[in-house]
Amino acid sequence: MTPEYFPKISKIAYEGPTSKNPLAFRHYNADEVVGSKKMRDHFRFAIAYWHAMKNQLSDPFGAGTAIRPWDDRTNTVENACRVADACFEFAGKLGIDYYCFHDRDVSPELDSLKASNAALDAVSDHLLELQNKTGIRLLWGTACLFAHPRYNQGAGTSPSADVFAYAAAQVKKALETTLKLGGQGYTFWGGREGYSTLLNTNMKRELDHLAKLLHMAVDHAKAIGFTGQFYIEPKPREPSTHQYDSDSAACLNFLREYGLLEHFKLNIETNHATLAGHTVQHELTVAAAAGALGSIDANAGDELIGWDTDQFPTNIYMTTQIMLVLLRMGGFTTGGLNFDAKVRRESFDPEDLFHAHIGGMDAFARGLKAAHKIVEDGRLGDFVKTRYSSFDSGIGAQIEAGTIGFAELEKHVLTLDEVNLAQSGRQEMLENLLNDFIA
Ligand code: XUL
Ligand code: CO
Repeated sequence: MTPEYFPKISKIAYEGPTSKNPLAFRHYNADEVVGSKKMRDHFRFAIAYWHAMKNQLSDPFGAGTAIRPWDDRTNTVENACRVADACFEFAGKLGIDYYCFHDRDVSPELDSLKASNAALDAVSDHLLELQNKTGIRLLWGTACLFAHPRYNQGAGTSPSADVFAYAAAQVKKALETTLKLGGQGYTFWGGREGYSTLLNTNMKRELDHLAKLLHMAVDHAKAIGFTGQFYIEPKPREPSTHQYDSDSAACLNFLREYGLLEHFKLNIETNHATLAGHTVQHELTVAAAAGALGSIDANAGDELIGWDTDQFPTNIYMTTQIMLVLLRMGGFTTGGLNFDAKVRRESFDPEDLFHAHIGGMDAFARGLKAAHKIVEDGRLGDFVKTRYSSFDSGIGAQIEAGTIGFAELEKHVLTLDEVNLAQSGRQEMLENLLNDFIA
């Protein structure tokens, strides 16, 4: 029989907004329908295996503080299977339907690729059993191409062809494992794909190599019958000085340049957006405008700390903005909201993992409800539509249709008595309107 790793915690229930029980949902009610679908289907929440199950909460100044009774920190298949048991118990008690992993979170890196692959086969057999028993599914898989010292100069962008080959072999196996587990997507996060100094870097060559790696992944997916969605997860820096996948716009440009856009969408993470000097709303909007918003790594940063703090999202203003973009896009297809977030180092108890996820899920539930009301209300959407109405007919429609040029536009201006400036941007009024919906 599987031991219980969270014996004091039973299934987290929805108790409504007046509940004082910290181990209950006050807003997230999985089967409640908001708009056209149930909350669980709007969000498709996922556990980030590396943070929730494996992160020991170390920081640059000290060793890990986390108490994790399921992880004896040995590099064994036995330990990995125990961690998996704890993950499925945890997700089940939270009512979270998906999980995401790196090959080296779920299974140990051993002395050779052959041994690591054999371990991954054994652990993924166990994961498959757990999936079948619980109905919990894999949102996406990925390969960790940044932790091992071999990737100190990059993986797909390493100056060493052998290291490139190692990265390719790891992606091959991770992709096959994702397929075996019925994963709905596969993510590339290029933590080491960038540079520390341009003095030693041939940027063009490195980008060509990175594109080759992604094309090989697309080819291999076809060969093995993996039909899930590929994602790139933008992040500008940390660990490297500059990462090539620095933000949504840079990723889209790279994908277009190398003929990869039809195969990839973006997985947008809040704290990565802020490191890039953007809001998450900006990054999501850029991706959605290109038809390439695939999935979200839900977390939050800290304005006072300049690195990727990966905190749980609790800001309802932000979750409302995220859900607005998502609702307007029509929601997720293969993607979901993966809590790529870790509890603070001071929060060392396993119970804190529950408080963190409950808080994130409730914050998103409130964001969804607010965003849904804003869409239903229609004033915000109508305002934006009206703002561009001079392009709906006449000269504006001709500009959009591409049927006129400078000569006609000059002629148009010469006939004008007065230039129509459209309406005021009314930012303050709209900010007030948004606040009216955030309860
Ligand atoms: C790192 C990060 C990764 C990716 C997956 O900042 O977000 O965990 O989500 O490799
Ligand atoms: Co992430």
